[in-house]
Amino acid sequence: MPSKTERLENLVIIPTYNEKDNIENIIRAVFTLHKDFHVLVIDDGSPDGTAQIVKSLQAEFAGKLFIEERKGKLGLGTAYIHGFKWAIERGYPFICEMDADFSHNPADLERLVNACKTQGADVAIGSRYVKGGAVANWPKNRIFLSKGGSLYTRIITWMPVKDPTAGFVCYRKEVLETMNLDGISFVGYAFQIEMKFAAWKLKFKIAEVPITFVDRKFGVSKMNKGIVKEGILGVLRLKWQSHFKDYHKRMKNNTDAVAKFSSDKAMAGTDS
Ligand SMILES: Nc1nc2c(ncn2[C@@H]2O[C@H](COP(=O)(O)OP(=O)(O)O)[C@@H](O)[C@H]2O)c(=O)[nH]1
Ligand SMILES: [Mg+2]
Repeated sequence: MPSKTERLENLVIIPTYNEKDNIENIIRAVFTLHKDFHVLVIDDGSPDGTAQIVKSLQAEFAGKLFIEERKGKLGLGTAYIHGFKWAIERGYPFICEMDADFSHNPADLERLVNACKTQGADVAIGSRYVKGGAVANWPKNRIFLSKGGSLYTRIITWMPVKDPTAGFVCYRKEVLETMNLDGISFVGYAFQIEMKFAAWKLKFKIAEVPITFVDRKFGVSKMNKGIVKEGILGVLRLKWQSHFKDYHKRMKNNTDAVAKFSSDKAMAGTDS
């Protein structure tokens, strides 16, 4: 664990489930970037040994490669919430989300952080659907689902974000500190939409940075029908909830949650 006095800058959280063919390469790619990043992998007990690969690299990247292991496949949303609390507790000012499968180009992390650090954004989204953004070699049905999901979200919520399901994002720490992370309830695509929706409702400044998203070469997608269903119903639920006065209150402030996270961890002694 990095000491509190160390000057921390950028963290990228990488959730993994069965990513043995990608994880070492993606970690190495992050550590070759010009900007200093720490990496936190959240592995959900991948049966293929992803966590062991990460642990075997920890000596080489001592003090900047971390792993949190959970007991089973608990979903992308809760993996990120776990990672966000870990990051807040340690005080990283810029906290990024990135997939392990190279669909997101690690080199774009620097542009996302810069959008927050020097261009005034609170949330910077790596966006496929703004000018200059693109999707390369994704199957037609996935493009349809993704574009359809974006359009549907915008029609229902009126949120001014062109790529609301994007999973390549940089948050300024204050956004995650201000949000009630325990109020975020979804797991798949809906989780990504909910995070942006809550940031927007809390009046944070959201910027979209064009990226090219490419389909994975190794491993398989964990997308399933349940995730799509959660997205469709979840957007309606978000919109409905946001009409009530207490939505803003409910989505704000997670100091208790972070404190509880720290004390739970201390009791369980699972920090790594
Ligand atoms: N920790 C954790 N990671 C997950 C889970 N589901 C997916 N991931 C990871 O989340 C990222 C995106 O998942 P992926 O299957 O590529 O989704 P797709 O790009 O939408 O097809 C990858 O790094 C996955 O390994 C999960 O339940 N837990
Ligand atoms: Mg993927």
